[in-house]
Amino acid sequence: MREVGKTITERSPRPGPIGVVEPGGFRWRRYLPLLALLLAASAAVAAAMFSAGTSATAAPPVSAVRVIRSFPHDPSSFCQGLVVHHGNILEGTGQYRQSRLRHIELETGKPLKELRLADSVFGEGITVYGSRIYQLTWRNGFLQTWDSETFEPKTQVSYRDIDPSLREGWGITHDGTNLIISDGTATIRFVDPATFRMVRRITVKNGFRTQKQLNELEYVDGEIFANVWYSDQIARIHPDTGAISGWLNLASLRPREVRHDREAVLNGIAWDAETRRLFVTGKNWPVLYEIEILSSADTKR
Ligand SMILES: [Ca+2]
Repeated sequence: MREVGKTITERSPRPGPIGVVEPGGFRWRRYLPLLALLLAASAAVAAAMFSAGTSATAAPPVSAVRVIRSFPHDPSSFCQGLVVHHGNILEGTGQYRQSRLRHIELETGKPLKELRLADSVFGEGITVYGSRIYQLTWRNGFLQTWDSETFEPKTQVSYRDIDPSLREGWGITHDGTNLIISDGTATIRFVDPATFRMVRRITVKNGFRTQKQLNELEYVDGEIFANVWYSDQIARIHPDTGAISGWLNLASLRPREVRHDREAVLNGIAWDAETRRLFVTGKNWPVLYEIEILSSADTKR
């Protein structure tokens, strides 16, 4: 740039003969259309970069939550799956030798029905679809279904038969048509609950970045809510695009009793569509909370 400026400064005061300047000017004019094209192209690239930069910096909004009520939760439950079932809570828990499937009375936290999984099985997410409970296992490589009322074992489906790239089971929910499964990566799979054939998958993104560590899931009013492992925030995911539209910040909920336990993370989301109530808990938390999502305006106050 300096060179150009220098040249202009040197040349401009020079009253050179018109005949010398003209041929140069004439040559430049020949390249003017090309120059204009280059300028237009640069402007388009700059505009695209600006636009991309704008959307990358427009981070999804974070909403605060308010606790409506607290309920007792068994602190020996390493919560991996949570759903509302007949107005009470159905929970799947993890850890080898400790995994269980439990129907819990909401008010008291006491089990109405409980089943222990085999010692070698590490239980993960659960969901209820029709008359079946679908329970994932972590690295055992299969999904187990149970009768939703008797807890009688039904089918066992290998992850390989669902999708050869599905290696671990983490969270599960459904949208009324398909099972929705997370595996700790940024991929969420939609699976036919009758044939167990994979229908489609989405990659979850927070802005331009893929969002991994997706854990317990819950389908809430057309959105997928997901716990993110080791995070106090819940992601709200668009089920078609995988885009995260917002976050719920639940950092204030972590009970005092588990504050120093690194593994006692927030995990477990249950939505009661009939009463429109949202419940959350964590691994080995002594409390299960009913929460309300505050609007962005309330959050800012
Ligand atoms: Ca759930």
